[in-house]
Amino acid sequence: MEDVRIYERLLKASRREYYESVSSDPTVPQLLEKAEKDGVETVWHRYLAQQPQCGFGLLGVCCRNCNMGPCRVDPFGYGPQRGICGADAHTIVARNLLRALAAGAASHSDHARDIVEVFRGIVDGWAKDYGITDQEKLISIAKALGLETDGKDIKEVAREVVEIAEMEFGKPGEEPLRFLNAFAPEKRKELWEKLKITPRAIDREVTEIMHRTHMGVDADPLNLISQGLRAALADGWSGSMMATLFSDVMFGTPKPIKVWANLGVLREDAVNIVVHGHNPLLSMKIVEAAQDPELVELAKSLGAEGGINVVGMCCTGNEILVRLGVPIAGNFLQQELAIITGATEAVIVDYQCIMPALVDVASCYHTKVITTEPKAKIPGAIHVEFDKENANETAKKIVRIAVENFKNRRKERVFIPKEKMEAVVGFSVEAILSALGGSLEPLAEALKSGKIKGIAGIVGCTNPKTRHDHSHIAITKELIKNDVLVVGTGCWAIAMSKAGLFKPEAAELAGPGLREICQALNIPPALHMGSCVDCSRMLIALAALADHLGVDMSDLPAVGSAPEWYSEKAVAIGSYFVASGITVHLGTVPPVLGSQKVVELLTEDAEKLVGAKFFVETDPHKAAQRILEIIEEKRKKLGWPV
Ligand code: SF4
Ligand code: MSK
Repeated sequence: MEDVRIYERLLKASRREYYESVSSDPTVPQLLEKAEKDGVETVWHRYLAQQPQCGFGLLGVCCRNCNMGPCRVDPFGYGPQRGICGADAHTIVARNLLRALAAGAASHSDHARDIVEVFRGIVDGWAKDYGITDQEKLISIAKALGLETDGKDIKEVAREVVEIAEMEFGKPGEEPLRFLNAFAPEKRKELWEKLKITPRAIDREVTEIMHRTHMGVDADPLNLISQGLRAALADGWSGSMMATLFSDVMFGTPKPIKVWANLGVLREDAVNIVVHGHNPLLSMKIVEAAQDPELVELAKSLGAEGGINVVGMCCTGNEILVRLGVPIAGNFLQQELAIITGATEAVIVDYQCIMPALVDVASCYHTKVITTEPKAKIPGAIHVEFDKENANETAKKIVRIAVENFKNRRKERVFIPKEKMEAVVGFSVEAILSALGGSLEPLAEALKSGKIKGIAGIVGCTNPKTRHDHSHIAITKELIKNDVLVVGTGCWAIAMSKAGLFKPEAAELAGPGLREICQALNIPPALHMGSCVDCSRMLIALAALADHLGVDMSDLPAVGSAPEWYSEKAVAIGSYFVASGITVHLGTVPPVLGSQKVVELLTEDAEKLVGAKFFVETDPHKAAQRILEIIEEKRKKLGWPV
């Protein structure tokens, strides 16, 4: 708590004011006060303890790529300007950025690999607890891949599709990725070919980044960043896309559904299980297991009269939110707070965005942190490996641990904030099309006439560097007020759910054109498209829209934004949007300012190459204005009224 006191003096603010300053979400200050009372440290305390953060790291000029180093370049020009091998700031910054991108692309794509593996298990019969839920979607994927489906058994179609999917990760040769070929627009594919950034295999592009960034390989920032775009395209148009498509086939394509969001979804009268991470293979099974009559009875017999309450956190939360309507407790920065309520029996995790600190926080309460993936263990957590061949049984075993832990809950330490908000979520591309009556024409018409001025895709995380949820909400409100339809995923979508912007009534906050359309269709002015891998849904929607209008994706009045991003996955997402022709706003500063060349490549030169670029703006109001200006410029170029 010492660091908080220092901050208080700096701010001349009371502790309560400080707690309120870190988040737009009213549950946060309440639970930070409880954390303080309970003597528990959170992400915000640790953030303060890290101040001032290393300037070399912030600028991206520190290199640890070999053991002659570490080396750092003096950004002020007085000290060394090159590392021991002679790499300058431009090379070092570009290489560091690329390694972050590679980690992000690898994370999405490894998630996809796990899904594809289980899909193979459905075809071969070992994944007996999983099945094909959306046959129509599977057939549409097969057709897009150029497969013949007429007269074929669905299992046969599945086999042919999974064979292609498996090869995406490591197929030999120079041919483009099959999923990218199937779903990306022709104009883009020609451009990527011309720029020599067409991805060939997912693992290969990630591996090539690791190779190029090894000491003594690629030192040219432009050449490095080109490979970054290639790996990002492999992620967006194949890795992430396969994760989304196969999840839809296995668990159902999301449709609009009413849900509840925020920590108020935890219940005093029930065993609370928080599922956290990313992959629906686990979370979908936990939801099913929690309905097992024997386990529900056990919960009741232990005093949990309300039975078992499964709630989501982060993106695996989004997966079960958009498909099953399972309530969501919060986004990235709220994971520790769910434990601090004192009402959580278990946090069950798979991978990505899970703070190792959960175990420390849980040790102050009765909560059990249960890891389930061999590739994602945390010291101090209980590890129960999720056996995909016996998914139902393993899920029951895990849920039982949570239920039996209810008896250890200490009522006097429980405080659940009352805040929860209703939301309508589940806007897959199919759901949007269906709301539009089955065709993109009404959306195209609304764009051309200016009723809808443009589309913004907002993605990404929350980050203690910026006020939690604040930029997400401020940018979205400003855009919808100016008739920009906002779609998005990930922790942005959770922020919107909590803030009431996913209620159809939020159309009241929209400009007249967007409001009229939303009210006619009874949809909110901002649409929840899923988890962070589901950014691929936005690619598919924008590609279809560009084709429908007969323009390139870069001509569309569409902008991406990651207002509060923290994750390396966001680096990959932002890059595949830019490579696909969509300019992207970043609301937290990436570690590239140490190289003017890299900054220019990302924020200026990229536009000449791929028709889109990055821009950084930490002020959400200024960012929204810039997004509106870009939309206006695009509309003018298309000859549409502004
Ligand atoms: Fe230093 Fe070069 Fe090694 Fe990086 S690769 S640590 S700059 S010697
Ligand atoms: S969970 S990657 S904090 S969106 Fe996908 Fe949220 Fe970002 Fe993790």
